[in-house]
Amino acid sequence: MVYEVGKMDYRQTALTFYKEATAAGDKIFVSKGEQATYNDAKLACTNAGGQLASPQNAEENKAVLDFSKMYKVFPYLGINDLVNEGSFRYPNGEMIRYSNWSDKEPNNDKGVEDCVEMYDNGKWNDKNCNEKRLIICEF
Ligand code: 289
Ligand code: CA
Repeated sequence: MVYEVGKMDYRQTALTFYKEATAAGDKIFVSKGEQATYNDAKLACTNAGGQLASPQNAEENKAVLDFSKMYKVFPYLGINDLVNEGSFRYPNGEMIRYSNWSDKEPNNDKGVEDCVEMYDNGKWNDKNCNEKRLIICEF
């Protein structure tokens, strides 16, 4: 038997099965408090039917920040410039339409920073994708 799952049902599923979830606008952000490298974090979210948190406005950025404060760990965002250095994109390949870079970022320090972490003030820093950061998925 195949059941068609509507948007609300999926959101409710996320709220029910994850340890913590918060709603902001049309998105649901979900975290279990786990940390991983960018590739593993990305996989965790896509395997769950979502994607790494990719805030597109100040409200969504605040929702991600609240999670990182709860777990006291900087999170990864889904935003990255893995394909073209300096061209930061959402997981679907579109150019970012909102950013909240920290002062002097992104700087691609040592030429190895293609992923993005969020500091505990909500500002963004490009960072080496091999570092482990908090996994926050969005649905
Ligand atoms: O490895 C360098 C990083 O840990 C960060 O170091 C400093 O905070 C700044 O240069 C950041 O841009 C950099 O990502
Ligand atoms: Ca940086």
